[in-house]
Amino acid sequence: MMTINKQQVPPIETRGYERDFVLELFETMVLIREFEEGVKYLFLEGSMPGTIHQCQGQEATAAGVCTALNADDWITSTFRGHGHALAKGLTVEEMLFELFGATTGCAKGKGGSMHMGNMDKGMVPAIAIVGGGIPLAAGMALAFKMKRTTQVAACFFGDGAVAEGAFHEGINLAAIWNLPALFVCENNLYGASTRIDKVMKTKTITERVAAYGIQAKQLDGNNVLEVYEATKAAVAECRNGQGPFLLELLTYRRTGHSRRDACHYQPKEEREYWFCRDPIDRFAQALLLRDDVREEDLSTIRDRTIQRFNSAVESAKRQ
Ligand SMILES: Cc1ncc(C[n+]2csc(CCOP(=O)(O)OP(=O)(O)O)c2C)c(N)n1
Ligand SMILES: [Mg+2]
Repeated sequence: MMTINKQQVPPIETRGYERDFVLELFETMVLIREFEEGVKYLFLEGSMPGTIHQCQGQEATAAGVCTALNADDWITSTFRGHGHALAKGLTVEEMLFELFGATTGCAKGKGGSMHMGNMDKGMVPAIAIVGGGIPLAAGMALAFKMKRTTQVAACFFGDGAVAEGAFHEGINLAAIWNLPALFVCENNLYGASTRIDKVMKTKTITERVAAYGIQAKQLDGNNVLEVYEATKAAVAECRNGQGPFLLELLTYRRTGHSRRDACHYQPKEEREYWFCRDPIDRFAQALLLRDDVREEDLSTIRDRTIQRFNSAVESAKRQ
């Protein structure tokens, strides 16, 4: 097991970027975290039906990828899709209404937590079948290529999806047809309670996918700027006919797989290692090294986000 040393956490450099841009990235991640934390309590108090799969700890993947996409690019998502939806521009209201089962929700109240989406915002309602979005994204990318648009289909999935036939079929088709598809693997080391090294011989997913002859890169999925830059570069390749591309984003979920999972299988030291690399705390520390960002700027963003969530809850309860 790795020894924990906070000094070894790789720093994030924000100083080459505009203030508004980095604060917006920060706000997107804070919005995702506050949404997830708020929703957790609504479920625990029994206000909402069903179960939830949450993404606390993985905010940088959603925010970094979606910020690098154009509004007319499309994403597919999974059962763990709240962060993807918020980062792609769905509103807190349409998502909360959906969770409350209201007809005003983004899927008319029929989808719930696992099927967030909005076709007007470039997000196909999320698919809960592990790996299910992969062939779909390949198909969407084929349509973009045939219509000669410059759009890209970005497909989020977990490390668990790599064991599915759909992964291998979808990626192979995208590869042989050079489709503008970006495969975004959020490698959080676990598929439910199973650690990745129990189900995969290679050390990385990037190595595993090499056989399909596509470009692939593993990176620090808890560094939002690294994710943003890698996505921008990969998407540019896709738009130039050099797709598909796979990004393996190393990250960690801070919560159980779903609401009822107490997560005892994550070793304490491993959790501590990753908690020192929390994407929001790390980015906040980096932002405070700038001359133009102060602690109160970050608190203002946090307060605004919490207010935004609370007022959406009030309207959701009236639906
Ligand atoms: C085809 C299929 N098999 C099994 C399941 C049950 N299941 C839901 S999520 C999950 C684990 C997925 O792990 P991963 O892909 O790593 O995503 P993560 O939960 O880590 O985000 C499983 C086995 C399912 N939804 N679909
Ligand atoms: Mg996983």
